[in-house]
Amino acid sequence: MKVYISGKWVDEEDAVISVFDHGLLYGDGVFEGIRIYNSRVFLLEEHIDRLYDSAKAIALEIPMAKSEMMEAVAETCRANGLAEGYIRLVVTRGKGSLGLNPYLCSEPEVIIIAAKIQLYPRELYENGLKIVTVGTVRNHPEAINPRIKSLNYLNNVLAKIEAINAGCMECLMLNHKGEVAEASGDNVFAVRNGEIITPPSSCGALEGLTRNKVIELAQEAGLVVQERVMARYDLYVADEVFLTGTAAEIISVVEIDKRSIGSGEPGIITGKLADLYSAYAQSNGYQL
Ligand code: PXG
Repeated sequence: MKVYISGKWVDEEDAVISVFDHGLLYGDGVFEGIRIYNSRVFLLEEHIDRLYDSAKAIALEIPMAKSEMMEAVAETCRANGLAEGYIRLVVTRGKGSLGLNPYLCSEPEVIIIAAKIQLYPRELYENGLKIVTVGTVRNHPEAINPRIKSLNYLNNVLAKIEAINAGCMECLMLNHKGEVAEASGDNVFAVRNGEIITPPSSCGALEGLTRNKVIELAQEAGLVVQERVMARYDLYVADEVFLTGTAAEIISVVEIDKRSIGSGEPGIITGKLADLYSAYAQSNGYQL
């Protein structure tokens, strides 16, 4: 695999950065995870916009124009002959001193890694996920705002550890007020009486691009979607619950905290949205 590092494509073995990079020393940087379907980079412009917004929020100036960044992503896919797969785009603060001061760092490093995607097992899409609520509270919006996709993912990693220790692959995270925020790496939706609800990003969720696309596709299909503050109760009594994310796409949740959701099987509306989403993903994106 060829990896892009700050202007050059190098072999995987030569894809190295300094141990003084603040991305490593402090988790100081931002990233995106992007899918390639059918020789097209899916939602590329949206991912680039979110990356630059995340960077702006942490006062990191990306040393490339958005159009150059899009071409660098596309060229990395081409260089690796990828027609299906996954791109990890990372911008670190760059090499600095052993001190927090980001203004002492040289240039940010831009890293683009092309990979095969690690998906949930097929069986989980057919039967649905079982999840638990974890004690790790989602980052307070005035600490690290959850809308920033930063390299500091310890909040999510701690949640994931709790999920795995409880025998689950994903979990539900609440915000500091006890409201539903999101999963450790996915957004959460509920369906009740035909209406689809999801928490607003102000409740402590990343503004997921899969989430936004699912909302759009649902509305186009005539379904009612509402962003609303949600309690765990709203999930427990839902007819259907599902998660959305770049890696997971759309996956049903059939059990939360030992409460069976709806019929206990993946729901009809979830299935319909998953079909609409995959049809859309197969035929839209930045052509390689
Ligand atoms: N919430 C969080 C905390 C995330 O990290 C999502 C929601 C869904 O957002 P998108 O834009 O993907 O619909 C994410 C995304 C990985 C990986 O390798 C993680 C994500 C995306 C892709 C890969 O862990 N998280």
